[in-house]
Amino acid sequence: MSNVWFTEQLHPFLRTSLRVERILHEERSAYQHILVLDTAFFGRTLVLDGIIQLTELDNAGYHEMMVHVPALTVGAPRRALIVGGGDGGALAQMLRYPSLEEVVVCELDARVVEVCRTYFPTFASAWEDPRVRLVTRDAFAYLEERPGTFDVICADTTDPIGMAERLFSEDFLRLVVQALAPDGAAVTQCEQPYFDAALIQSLFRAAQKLVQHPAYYYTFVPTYPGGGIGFLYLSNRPWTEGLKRPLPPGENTYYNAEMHRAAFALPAFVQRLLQGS
Ligand code: SPD
Repeated sequence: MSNVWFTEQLHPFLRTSLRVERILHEERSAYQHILVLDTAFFGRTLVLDGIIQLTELDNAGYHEMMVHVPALTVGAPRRALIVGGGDGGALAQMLRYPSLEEVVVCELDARVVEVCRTYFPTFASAWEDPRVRLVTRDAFAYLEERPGTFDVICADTTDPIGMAERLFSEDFLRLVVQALAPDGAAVTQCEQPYFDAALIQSLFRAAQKLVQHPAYYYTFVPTYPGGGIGFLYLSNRPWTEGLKRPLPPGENTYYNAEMHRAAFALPAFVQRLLQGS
């Protein structure tokens, strides 16, 4: 076994290391450093600007929970938007809904799409689906032009660093909500309660002004700092509506109705954080 390690340090007080078998790809695109690794146990791993985005082993906890919670709330979504998500993981889950007529992926960095199509074969076929449209544009401008358009929106973003920082703002949430169809549901990547309490509180406060049923939920992803990540749910329909619906065709690795319900059960300190919003 190799003794080469990749180490991520997103927060100043915690590091995550994966044992590297091979570097498969490395480049600097116009926007960021892109690295694809073969890692022991976790398999192929995408790293952007030094931060782990997904591994083959544990990405289902992220992608299935990001997509199925809002999509099942809507039931039979026809139009969906993924902001970011150039790796194709969320896209592959979204395409499982037979009702879908169009999925737009608004990803600024076309190189992420091209690299992931090469190195993540499980997601690559998603891009061949005729319902998919890739838009390589800034999400703010794209959302502004599309009020009331999408049944489901997933903001599958990197962390709030550099160019992604403004995707964690009230302005961005407002644009997302404006782009939703009246009965639609959106989810945004919303970080880790231990490390990002102030950010989560301020985004939840903003969400309360924008929709009737904002909520925060959490999923396990061992290779993310703290072992998991949260999502902000934005809709005028409560998330519980999704529990009543049949699952789309295909096999889940992580999602089931029990995990859907359990994900919204929050520790006392997180409840206080949100109630203080
Ligand atoms: N700290 C890592 C957060 C990564 C969130 N984005 C993941 C993108 C996977 N499609």
